[in-house]
Amino acid sequence: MTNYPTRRRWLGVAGASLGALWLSACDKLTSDPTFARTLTKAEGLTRRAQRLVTDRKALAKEFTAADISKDFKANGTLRPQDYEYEALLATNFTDYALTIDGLVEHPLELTLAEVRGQPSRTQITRHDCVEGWSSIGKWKGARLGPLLDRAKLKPDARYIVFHCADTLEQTLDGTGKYYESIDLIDAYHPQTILAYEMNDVTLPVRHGAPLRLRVERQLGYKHAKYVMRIEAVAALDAKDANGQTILGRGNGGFWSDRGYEWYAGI
Ligand SMILES: Nc1nc2c(c(=O)[nH]1)N[C@H]1C(S)=C(S)[C@@H](COP(=O)(O)O)O[C@H]1N2
Ligand SMILES: [Mo]
Repeated sequence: MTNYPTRRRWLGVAGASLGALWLSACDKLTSDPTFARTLTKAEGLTRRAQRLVTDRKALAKEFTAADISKDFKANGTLRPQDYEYEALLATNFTDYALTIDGLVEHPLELTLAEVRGQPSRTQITRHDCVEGWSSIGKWKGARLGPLLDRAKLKPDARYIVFHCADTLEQTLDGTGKYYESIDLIDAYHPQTILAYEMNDVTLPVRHGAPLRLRVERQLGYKHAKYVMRIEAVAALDAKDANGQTILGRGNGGFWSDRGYEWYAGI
């Protein structure tokens, strides 16, 4: 199913990891225009790395209907075996509700019809997986920004966490459940949506039904499928009274808990 060493080797070779590592260390400096100018001049800096630092708000490239992949690859979990999900699927998600909670003034429970009634966006984008494949697809979904505004983030909210329905790895401590997180810049990016349609039809199960995140400036593993709950948090490595990390192993995502970059910008 998943092959960690292969992924690691890929990341080791790809220049992407350099830009990503470097960005996470320097993120706070990016608003400083002098810093940005210095970087632009820095020798050997790739155009791609520059873009990562200076332009987090830029749109990811969009494509035309003619570019849509005939066979968009599906990856990771293709059909969650988790009891809660199987029960929802059995009734075609009529009992599904999206929870938005954590550091918000107004916690929300939204039916799929309500999510579909929110401000939406449609986009044709390329999905890039670290395993080395890409596919182009058309996505329609509710924009995350307006949804978060409805819930009203508290001032100390810094990250948005996506809790998924699927267990990708069986572990004794429950850290095999898929989850992801993004910062507020990505959360409010106009192309960040909770997709419920793919290529003009209802989102198929293998691609994350009923709702999956599209966060188009990031690599594939950030695009959480089977989203059940969205939680606003102040920190990703918070611990409970027993000293156990509350969110997975404390690195902000299933794959970042297993050695990948939390910030997987492209
Ligand atoms: N819940 C969940 N989300 C997930 C995964 C997963 O296994 N479970 N795999 C990730 C990876 S590595 C990729 S490349 C994309 C694949 O999305 P797709 O199946 O629609 O191509 O989903 C990401 N989101
Ligand atoms: Mo991936």
